[in-house]
Amino acid sequence: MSTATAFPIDLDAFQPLPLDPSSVTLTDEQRETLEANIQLCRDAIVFFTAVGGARGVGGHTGGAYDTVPEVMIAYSFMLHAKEGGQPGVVPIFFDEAGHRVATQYLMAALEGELDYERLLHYREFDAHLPGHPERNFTPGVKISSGRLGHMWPYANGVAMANPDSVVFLLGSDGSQMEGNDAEAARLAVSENLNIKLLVDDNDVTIAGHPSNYMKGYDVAATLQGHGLDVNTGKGEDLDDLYSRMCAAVTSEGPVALINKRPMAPGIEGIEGSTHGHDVIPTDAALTYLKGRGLDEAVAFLESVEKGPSQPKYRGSGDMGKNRSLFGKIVNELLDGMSEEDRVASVRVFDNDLEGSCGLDSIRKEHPEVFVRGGIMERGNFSAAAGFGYEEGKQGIYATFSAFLEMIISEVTMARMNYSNVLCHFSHSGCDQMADNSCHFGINSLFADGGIEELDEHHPTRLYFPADQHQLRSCLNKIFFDPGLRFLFSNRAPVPDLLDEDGNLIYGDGYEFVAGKDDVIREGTAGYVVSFGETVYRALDAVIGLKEEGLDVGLINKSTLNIYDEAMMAKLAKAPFVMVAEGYNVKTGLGSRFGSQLLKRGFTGKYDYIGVHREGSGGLWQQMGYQGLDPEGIARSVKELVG
Ligand SMILES: Cc1ncc(C[n+]2csc(CCOP(=O)(O)OP(=O)(O)O)c2C)c(N)n1
Repeated sequence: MSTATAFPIDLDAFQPLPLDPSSVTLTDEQRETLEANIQLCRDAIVFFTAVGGARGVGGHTGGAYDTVPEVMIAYSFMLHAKEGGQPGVVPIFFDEAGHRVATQYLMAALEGELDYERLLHYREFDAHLPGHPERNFTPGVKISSGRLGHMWPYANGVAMANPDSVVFLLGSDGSQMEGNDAEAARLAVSENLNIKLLVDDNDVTIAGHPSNYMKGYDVAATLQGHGLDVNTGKGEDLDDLYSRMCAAVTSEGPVALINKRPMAPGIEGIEGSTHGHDVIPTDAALTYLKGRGLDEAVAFLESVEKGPSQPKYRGSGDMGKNRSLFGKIVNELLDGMSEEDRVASVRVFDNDLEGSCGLDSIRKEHPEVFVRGGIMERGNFSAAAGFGYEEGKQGIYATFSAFLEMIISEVTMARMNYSNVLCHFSHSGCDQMADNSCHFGINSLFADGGIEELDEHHPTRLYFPADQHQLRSCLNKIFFDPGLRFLFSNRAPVPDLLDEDGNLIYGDGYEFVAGKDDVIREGTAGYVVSFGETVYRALDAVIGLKEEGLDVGLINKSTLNIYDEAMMAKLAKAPFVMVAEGYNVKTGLGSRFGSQLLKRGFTGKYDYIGVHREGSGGLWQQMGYQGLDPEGIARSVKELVG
């Protein structure tokens, strides 16, 4: 974390403004104060999220910026309640779109729980300001959020536990696509919960404008259909927003205020565009801050340097970005089919993450098989599985590995229906996950929960190639296989694995064989077993250990759920085996591999390392924080060897 400097926007200018919602009209003075607070907060959000962007740790600007007016009014009601005014209000900004975490950090700072200067370290490694809010992790942050569709149902329970108070839920048109929200709406209505939704209906999600890609989707009509009291208005009309919020708060039961506005109103260059969803580009932020006359903030932003980049590792070559490559390789395979065949036998389901999972290239090259599914992981997975109901047809499905946890039940039913699905789960593990713990994809072996006998009839396979060449060969090999195929990749690029002579291990002539483990380095002292982004780090560790005289070998286990009997026989004779992985130590490969070795007569020493700590923010540093960088892996090997 870089050293503290004073926050260059005067946050002390913020004026706490308790407002009594029984007065539905703002006085001129109240309006002036409210407007000044809104402007100040929007300036601060643009500034410190842009600092994160300039440092290379990313972030989100538009969503938090959008919702400032309703956050400010809700805060005024909270202050009024705190002074004993009615109605009571739970003083927490439940936000179902956790990427708008800038709101949480800013409010924590304004409430005096977080030094203003800390905001300059948004999303930095070890700064405790990760990409999504985590309760008890950042001072003043009272909720954990980040998986869309998970917060409204939760806030319903909070409303039940606080029957005398209003609960605010910041909503978004993206979150509202999740099926969970439909369930939450029904419960809120049937139990007449005193929950007030403030939905930022900006018609922007990651992959586009819902009004374009999700025809028929209408947040207000949907919620009305569930029986909510719904009121639609313009989010940027402050007097109107205020009186609508007063009416919502002073009436009993659930109310949804749908606040229409373009994404990032007033920010030149990103207003109304999907680019507003992510972190604001530095030049757009500079234009904005200059326009606001915030010279110190401009000077600070201009001085920000990119964070340290990842070190180079021994045994590693050129970098490949497997998550993007996925779409390109699928395109090549689709190119090899007639259009008629493609349309009849393949359907590709996006979950609004498109480019992040490499699906953008498929949409561009093969729109005829592409479904822009919106943010509906469970339903889209089942649709992909249903498309692959018949032999010779398959659904292709992609999202982040973290959200694999959401679809386990759907996977079970797909398996029992003998479906054919190729699933690409990108952003596995914790590498480069500034989004932090809620976005860690570490429980992926849950996908292997089928009953053994059923698996024999209809396979479930989990593959995690270690570099771009292995991915290419793997995908070509498994594309037309029946069953459920889970293919994992990382957010971070991975380098090519090299042999002792500096040649590609998975270069020309390599052919992927499902279920076969590969020796990356031979060793007499024992073996590290690894996969994915951990292999090249383990390779560096193994090279170093050999140099120190400990002849450790390395195995790449790219098929996660088949035991390669030849390799298991070899490992069963080894003096030690240590699994090093980017998955959860509680549920990962290491938690089962030792039993498999024992079954095969292993008498050596065994250990396994993986993700075991709450995330630390930042990028590649996440791996070292978990003890999964070369130093950490080498240390664990030495501890095991004794
Ligand atoms: C369950 C889940 N699926 C997908 C994502 C990835 N994701 C983060 S934000 C986002 C789009 C959100 O759109 P919206 O909530 O309307 O936010 P805005 O664009 O207005 O900031 C997606 C798909 C996620 N965080 N959680």
